[in-house]
Amino acid sequence: MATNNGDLSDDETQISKNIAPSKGQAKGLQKSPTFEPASKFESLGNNDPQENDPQESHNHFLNSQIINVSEQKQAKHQEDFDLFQRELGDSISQERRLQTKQSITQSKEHSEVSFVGHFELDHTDPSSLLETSSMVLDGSIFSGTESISAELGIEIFRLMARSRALEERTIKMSKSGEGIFWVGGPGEEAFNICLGLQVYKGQGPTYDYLHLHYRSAAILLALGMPMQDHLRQMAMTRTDRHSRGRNFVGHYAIPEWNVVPISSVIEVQYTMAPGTAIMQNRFGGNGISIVSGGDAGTAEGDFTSCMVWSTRPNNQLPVLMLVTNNGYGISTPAKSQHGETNISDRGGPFGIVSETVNGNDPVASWHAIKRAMTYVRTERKPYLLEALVSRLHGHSSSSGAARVSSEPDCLFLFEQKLIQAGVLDAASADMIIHEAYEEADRAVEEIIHEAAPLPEDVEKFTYAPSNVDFIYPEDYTGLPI
Ligand SMILES: Cc1ncc(C[n+]2csc(CCOP(=O)(O)OP(=O)(O)O)c2C)c(N)n1
Repeated sequence: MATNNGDLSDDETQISKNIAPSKGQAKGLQKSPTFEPASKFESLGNNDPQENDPQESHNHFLNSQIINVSEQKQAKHQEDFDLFQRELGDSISQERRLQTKQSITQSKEHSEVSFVGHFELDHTDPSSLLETSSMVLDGSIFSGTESISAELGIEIFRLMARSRALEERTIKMSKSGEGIFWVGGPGEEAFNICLGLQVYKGQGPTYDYLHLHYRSAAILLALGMPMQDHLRQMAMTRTDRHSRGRNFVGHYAIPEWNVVPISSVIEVQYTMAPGTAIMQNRFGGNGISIVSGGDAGTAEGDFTSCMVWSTRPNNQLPVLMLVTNNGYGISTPAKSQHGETNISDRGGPFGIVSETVNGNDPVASWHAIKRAMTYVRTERKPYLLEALVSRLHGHSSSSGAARVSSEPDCLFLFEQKLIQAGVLDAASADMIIHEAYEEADRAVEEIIHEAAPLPEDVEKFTYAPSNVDFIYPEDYTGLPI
């Protein structure tokens, strides 16, 4: 991942590196002649090759090679994936555990209220680690019958606070002239943090692909993106790793984490997700394609295309379709446009398992996402999850981005829940929030004077290098040769 220290030459090198296929990808590309024709895959296991037909026996040979490679890969993937699941069961990585423990220790020092809950997990028992998120611990946080551990709850709260602080600092930039246009996701933190924490993160088909929209800062923060990477795009600096200062804020592109470039054109991501999912099915493993967008966008044909492509008989795809329903498309209320009760009801006619969850509730969201992901990973079929979320600062800076007081605030609600559960006291919660706002301020100071884009950069790095474009081989600009 780019260090983003503001050193342009390093950054340039990094961008070139990002464009070059990774080892794993390069291998995939080399195999593309055998991977491409879908018919070969569709025929796998169905028919014996016609012995007298040289084309058929050649196909059979290729298929057997694919199966061998695929089995070996699958074993390796399973190993990697099991490791990931153990880490997830642990709720958070070692580094995060440390940070959370520091927060807890500082909070303890800060106030007399002690924390309830068992923070040490039995690392010798993988099954207990796998089930950590649903273990019922003293002092755990409940929503109905579902619960998460105190440790995970505090981690989610801390990330939600960081995301809110980042969004609000970014809105300030749009008003102070440090940036121009703001769009983002304050009000979606509860759902998006829970999503980001459960993504199987990495590069290539083994891992999850993310086809996101422009309100995804919380997902990226939960994945580990530094605040600076978001702010450079807002400030349109040349050091912006996503677009070199040439796109709106929140339009991320991170090859190392399979974050597909985010488009301002709404809903196109829903037609792209089946593409990566087809490739993941052919490749094998547990990776899934996650796609998210707003409620209004579901009126576009792309949303239906995604459902059609993900449910073809014998060709179902591991696509996790997410809709964050904030109740509006810019200024048009969803209620005036949707005849169906829930957007998730749209999955029914396609046989897609669907659910609507309160996206302002991290406990419910954590479990709904976990259910959905487990289903898509294991069944290799689509799932439609709709999250009801708030829009706390309107559509974008174009509508003023003022705080809307009538919308429920997931950060405030979760803070209250943690306090009531005896997991956190008010002073400790304040401290976590205060630290988040300080971090956002420091990050802006760090990046704000970095270089602006140059006119000669405008066409650079528009396309990834490709060895498959025989028609327009010269069509790429600024590529490292
Ligand atoms: C294809 C297309 N049509 C129209 C627009 C203009 N537009 C930008 S955002 C938006 C509203 C999207 O609403 P929704 O899908 O509910 O997502 P939200 O912004 O509320 O998260 C529209 C219509 C666009 N960007 N792309």
